[in-house]
Amino acid sequence: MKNKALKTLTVLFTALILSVALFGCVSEQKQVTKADTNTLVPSGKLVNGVRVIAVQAKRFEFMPNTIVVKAGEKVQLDMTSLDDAHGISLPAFKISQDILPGKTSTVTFTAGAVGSYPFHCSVFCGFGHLDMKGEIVVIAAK
Ligand SMILES: [Cu+2]
Repeated sequence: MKNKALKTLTVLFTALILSVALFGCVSEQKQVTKADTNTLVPSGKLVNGVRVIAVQAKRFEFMPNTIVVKAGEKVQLDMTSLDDAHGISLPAFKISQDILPGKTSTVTFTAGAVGSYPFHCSVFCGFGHLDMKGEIVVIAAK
């Protein structure tokens, strides 16, 4: 009898932990609304149908740290470092690229569905490294 109660409690507890973990992941993804599509201006400029955006990395920020693109667009990030070695990790688009001083590092991807996709610095660059992050905001193509 005691054993059964313990089992039930364990199952309930596990379900609680799982739902918290699951909800945490889902809520991390910010919603991009129709209003965002109407107000946000795409970053960079179109060159031969590719949205080309210059991104600068320095301790401890990306500039810009909010990059706006349209759904379905081909995107090219031309990235430079203003100080030391940094990197960009953009998991949603399977991108991981070092950004080293003195050269331009380029990555390309196709912006998928409307949404907000976080990126962060992938090379430890000192105190504040964990705060070095940003997001790709994909708005509707209209
Ligand atoms: Cu870093």
